[in-house]
Amino acid sequence: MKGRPFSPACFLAALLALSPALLRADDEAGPNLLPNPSFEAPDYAPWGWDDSYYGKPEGRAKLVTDNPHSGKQSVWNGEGHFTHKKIPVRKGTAVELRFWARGVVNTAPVTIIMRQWEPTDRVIFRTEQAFGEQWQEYVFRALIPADTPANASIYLGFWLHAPGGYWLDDISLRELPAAEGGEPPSVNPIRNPSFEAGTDGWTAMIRKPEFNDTWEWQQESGNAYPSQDSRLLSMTGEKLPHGRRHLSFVVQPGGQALVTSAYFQARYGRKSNLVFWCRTDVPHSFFAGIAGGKNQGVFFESERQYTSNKWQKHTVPVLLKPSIGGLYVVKLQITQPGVYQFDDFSLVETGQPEPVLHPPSMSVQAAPEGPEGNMFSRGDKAVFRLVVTDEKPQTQCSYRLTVVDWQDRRVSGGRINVTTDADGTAGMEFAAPTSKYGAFRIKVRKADAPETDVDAEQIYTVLPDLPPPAERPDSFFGNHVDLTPYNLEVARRAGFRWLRLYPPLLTKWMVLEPKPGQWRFKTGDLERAKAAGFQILGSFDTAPDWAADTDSKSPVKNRWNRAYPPADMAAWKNYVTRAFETLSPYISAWELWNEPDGGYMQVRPNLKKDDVMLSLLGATREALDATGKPYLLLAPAVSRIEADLAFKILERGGGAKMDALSFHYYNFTSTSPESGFLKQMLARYRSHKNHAGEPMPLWQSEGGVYISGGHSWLETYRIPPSSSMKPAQGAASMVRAALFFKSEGVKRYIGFAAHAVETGRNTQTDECTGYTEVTGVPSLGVAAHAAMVALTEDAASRGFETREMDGGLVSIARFAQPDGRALDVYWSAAPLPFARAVNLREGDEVLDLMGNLIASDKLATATIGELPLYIRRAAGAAE
Ligand SMILES: [Ca+2]
Ligand SMILES: [Ca+2]
Repeated sequence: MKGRPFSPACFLAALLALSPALLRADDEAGPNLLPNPSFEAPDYAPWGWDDSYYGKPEGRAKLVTDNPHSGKQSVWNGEGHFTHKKIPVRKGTAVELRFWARGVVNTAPVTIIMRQWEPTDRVIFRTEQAFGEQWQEYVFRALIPADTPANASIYLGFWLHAPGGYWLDDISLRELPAAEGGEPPSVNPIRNPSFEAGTDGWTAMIRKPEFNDTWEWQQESGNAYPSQDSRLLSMTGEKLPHGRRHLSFVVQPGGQALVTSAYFQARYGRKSNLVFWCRTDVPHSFFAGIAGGKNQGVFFESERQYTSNKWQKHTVPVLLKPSIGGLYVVKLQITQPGVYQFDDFSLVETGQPEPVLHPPSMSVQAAPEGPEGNMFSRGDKAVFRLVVTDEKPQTQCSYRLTVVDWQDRRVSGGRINVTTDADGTAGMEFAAPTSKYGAFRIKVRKADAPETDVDAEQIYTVLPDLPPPAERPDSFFGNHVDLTPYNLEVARRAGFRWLRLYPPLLTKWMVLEPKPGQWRFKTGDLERAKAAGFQILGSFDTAPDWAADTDSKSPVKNRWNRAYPPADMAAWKNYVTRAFETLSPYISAWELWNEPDGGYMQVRPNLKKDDVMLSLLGATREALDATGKPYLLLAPAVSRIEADLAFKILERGGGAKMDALSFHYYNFTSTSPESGFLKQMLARYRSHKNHAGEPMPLWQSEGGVYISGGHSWLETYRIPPSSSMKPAQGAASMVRAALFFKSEGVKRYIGFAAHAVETGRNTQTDECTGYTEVTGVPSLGVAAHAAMVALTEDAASRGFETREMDGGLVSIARFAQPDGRALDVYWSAAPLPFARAVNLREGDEVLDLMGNLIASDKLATATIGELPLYIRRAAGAAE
């Protein structure tokens, strides 16, 4: 998994994200703990290069004089590690790491890690950053744990796991004061704290159980699946703790909820109280508090709260740890089913004089009669409502409305004036443009505020009307989604025709037969997806504990995402037969295992994975043949297109047991479509034959871009970014990967992942940000995908080509449209003048990533870069 530290099928196990903190006055921090911080000494010692594991000689660090950030030198690093082995930090202290860096565009991200490696190994801080071509300062904060042993060795490391390079200069590591300085805040920092402006600023992961068992929190699919089909509601009510509205939601029996607020700024090291009101249907208890960080690098300062059917005030004392960017969220962790109502949250520092608890709250709400997920068709009337609450009563307020497109270009806007009522509330409807395709963002700010101050925002998409999925059963396009009605609607609009169950985990043996003979099939979600016309890819995978060939000495427990193979092939065949007979009405194709080359398959030390997979393939085929029904069997779903395991299986004759071969591909520089490497891999696979004796048909059954680490497009949620990838770059990267494989005749392309939940998701995890926003609303990835499907779904593959030009590389994915006209999709690693890169003929049409026609007069000055452009050739015209 080059450049991909964990399998993307489990994003909670992915990036430990931290991001640049706000700039602080230097006098708050102690002296620099790192020597030679500007790399001006003749040697970078006492910094040490560690190449004991991944280092390659050509990647060794060196001092260079070309374009330093300061002084005469900076340090250049290539593939490998650059580490300081023993940083002199003290336990229990907060530290701030600052450095300047620049890189090469499209290089894999650099992992920055602070780790205790002696006497025991643990990560203190970790982030991934892709550096831009210009010098930029990066700032991070970490807490050295109070239980750090006196003899601990803690290192600071920069890791690049793929070919490439980057420069560092002016690095510092300083102790921060025990408590954050500055003035106490004068305003409650929590966005929309009393739900007067709806549920804006609040999202939740409300799950239903998947295994029908008592399961460990986040031990199942590892992300939002299976979500409960539900909404967060802002309800009106009598005699509320504050205002006219409160938050309400239901957790179904067996379900759990993780509710999070948008991120907000607060001061670490200051005693504070989180105060809120709660009422439940019957007495419940749950955990409430303040959390910081993102993905695995999270902490949660909380206390258990006890509720009743009367509104009760809750106070949770917290002493905040330093967090990324000084940002925190309110978090509620609920494990008891019931009806929950909340109101009037505040975070107040102890001794803070008279803070404003209810500052004005605003939101942009979709009209109730609008389409699901704000997904419009072109020409639809798109109506939104600006809601203003807790403003001064009976006052005229003036706002500036701006709508920007997916490239942050202004497409419309104007001024909105409202007069508040006696409660300081006002609302105003307005229409948003739908004349072009794409993703759009509505931003509202006070008329006299700077453009960067966004008070309320909303995202919507304008999508082509695609044929329904049932009319395209052989489509190239698919994805991984939840199977709720909302998700299926997103899938329909996006053009995801094939849905791979990873997750949902509805076909896994450990799910279906937890105890011998105790079968539990759940087909409701599958019936719904099948009835809506989708094709479903299931998998034969895992073994329940009672049937698994586990390693009793290994600390790795048998789980869906690290599963041991079956000990007895007769029992496996029984599972295959039973699952196939019961589920084949809904499932169009089956895949054997998931990423067996990685941790998803565990084997005892004396077993080889290719032996295991070959015997599983043989047994699976025998069981399926014995049913006498037609079937389609794929294998081995390797995590990387270049995985040795896949070639070992093929070289040992495994191809004859498969109908098609599946691999996963994530779009990184080192294996990008442009590198030529993918073509070699496809050719190598196709030199083997399948069960029918054909050159091996190929399915890309999971992947795309590392789209989950992309930026949120919503500013008001203040989500710390985990990478430098902007939303448009994520969408473009997904399209480049898909169209490369389509032009090269790969059979299907199933992206990862587009789970969309109406309640949004936990703000502290990165997941699906490229397709849907933290609020659950589809965003740029869905719009770019729908355009790609509209333009290429019925087009035939004509190959992929790269051309050197002006030192750059132009890529062309070639297709033929059903009427015979050519369709070429162009992009370029570096920006090039469009007129030079593309040979345009009279009558050719050029369309952008969202499927909009680009006016010919704009093409003369246009550039082509990482955002693909579709060239629809005139009849008869060939390049
Ligand atoms: Ca320097
Ligand atoms: Ca309220």
